[in-house]
Amino acid sequence: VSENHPALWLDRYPWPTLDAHKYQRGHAVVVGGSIMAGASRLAAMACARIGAGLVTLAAPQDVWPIYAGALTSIMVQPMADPDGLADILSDARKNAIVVGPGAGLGQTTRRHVEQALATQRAVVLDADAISVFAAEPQALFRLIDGPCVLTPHDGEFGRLFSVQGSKLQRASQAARLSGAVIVLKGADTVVAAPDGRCVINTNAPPDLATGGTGDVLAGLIAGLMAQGLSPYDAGCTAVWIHGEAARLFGPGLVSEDLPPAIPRVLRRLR
Ligand code: NPW
Ligand code: AMP
Ligand code: MG
Repeated sequence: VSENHPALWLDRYPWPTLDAHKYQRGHAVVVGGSIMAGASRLAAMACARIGAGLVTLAAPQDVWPIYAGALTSIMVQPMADPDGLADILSDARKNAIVVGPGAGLGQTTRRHVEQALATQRAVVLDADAISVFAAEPQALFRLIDGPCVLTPHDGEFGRLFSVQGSKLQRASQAARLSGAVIVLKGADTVVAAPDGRCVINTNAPPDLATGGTGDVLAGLIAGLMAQGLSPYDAGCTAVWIHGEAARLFGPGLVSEDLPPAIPRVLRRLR
């Protein structure tokens, strides 16, 4: 098992080419919730900072003005009803989707997970998109058929998986069972792929133990997949950059400091 390090993925980092235009850098969609609007905004800003060419926040109709008033670089599109996400996703150039941050535990979140996975595009399922399947994890695993990353913290992981062993063994078993790349978060985040590859990440400082940092990570992974990285590379790359941004920022970090701290990490990497 290796320790996560840029040497593992830097040669595949999707730096923009000289002649790039925004549609070539991917279009990420972040599904917004109705109550906790901060979480999906953090994810959307992370998508944009990591280089996705376009980011759309799909907002429930009733809270659309709140999202639109708070975001500038991000496009905000209203969803008339739970099936409104399918309309937004009808543009096939929208190639990566985040569901879960601030989404709530209702049927709407479940519908959004189904619609996102049905596209077979790159999907990140975080937070409530994981927890909403607690009663029936197999129903989620049956839906996963394309490129997918699950980003549980320990609590969320335990709601889907009843596997035993070390953190590495549990993440690897979960990846096999679900068919998704598993990013099992914490001080020693493990990234595990269904084919058995796995790494442990060691650069993350405990300052990350604050609300919303996981939502940022989900956005970073989706932003990298929008730019063409595989789910496993996107997971490893995002977790390292997330940790490094927090390390460079230092004490006093709150989650909204992370997206603006990404450029400093990228400048050192390029
Ligand atoms: P205990 O206390 O150990 O028995 P939830 P969540 C357990 C949104 N957010 N880390 C622990 O149980 C998210 O996106 C919005 C954490 C704990 O009581 C979600 O939509 C923000 N918990 C929603 O809030 C910023 C661990 O799990 C329970 C754990 C809920 O997400 C904040 C919490 O689980 C937040 O991101 C661990 N390592 N291990 C915003 N700015 O809008 C065990 N637990 O209810 O899924 O809570 O992570 O807060
Ligand atoms: P979430 O609980 O979903 O908000 O995710 C929290 C984020 O902060 C994840 O990326 C965790 O890996 C990271 N994190 C939480 N606690 C620590 C810690 N003690 N040391 C390093 N990273 C942490
Ligand atoms: Mg979280």
